[in-house]
Amino acid sequence: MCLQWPVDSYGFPSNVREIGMNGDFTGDGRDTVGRRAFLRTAGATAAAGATTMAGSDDAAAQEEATRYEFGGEVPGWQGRAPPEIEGETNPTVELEAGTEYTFWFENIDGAPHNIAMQDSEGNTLVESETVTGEGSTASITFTATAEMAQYICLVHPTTMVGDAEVAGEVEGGGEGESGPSVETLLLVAALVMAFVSPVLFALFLFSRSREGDEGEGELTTR
Ligand SMILES: [Cu+2]
Repeated sequence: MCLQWPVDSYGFPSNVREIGMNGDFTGDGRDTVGRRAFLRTAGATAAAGATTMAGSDDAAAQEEATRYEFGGEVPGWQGRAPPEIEGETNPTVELEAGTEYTFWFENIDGAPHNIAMQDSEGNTLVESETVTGEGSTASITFTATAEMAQYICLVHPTTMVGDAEVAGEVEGGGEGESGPSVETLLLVAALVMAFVSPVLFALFLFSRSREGDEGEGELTTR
């Protein structure tokens, strides 16, 4: 008694307290802090990655955004660069959401022109100054978003307009991750049900036959 009591009273409550501390503080605290730290780390990594990607290429040109060049004239945008749009009038540009682009043009005919990015409803998202005179230039630099639908000269919106097709979505990454996981959960649930339901049915039949036996037994007894 004398030996056991102090040991128990000392050991047991202190254990409980430790567990309580872990549950209250380390548990919740670690969870929240962990998640925040993860988000912070993920953000920092993404930022570092972007910086590294932008900075790692030697050429100064590579540090800049992906560059599209056009000749600007009233009849339409004349594609100059990159090669896939060269020589085309109002070429469709294929952009990637989250990537930075520069759209640059040189004024070919001297009329006033500018260049802007619009969504599918014609809302202007980014626009340059308007420049007049042959050889004058203007540009916009922007990060592509899914809503972007066309590049356009706001002075000549009917002729100087080309489609922008934006692949991928900046916010889509998270949704994309949660989408498959829900599908996976449903698939797993369906598979589990497929395996379990015959067993349940068998159990049901089994229990029913037992009840039946008992019932018969009772009936016989009466
Ligand atoms: Cu124009």
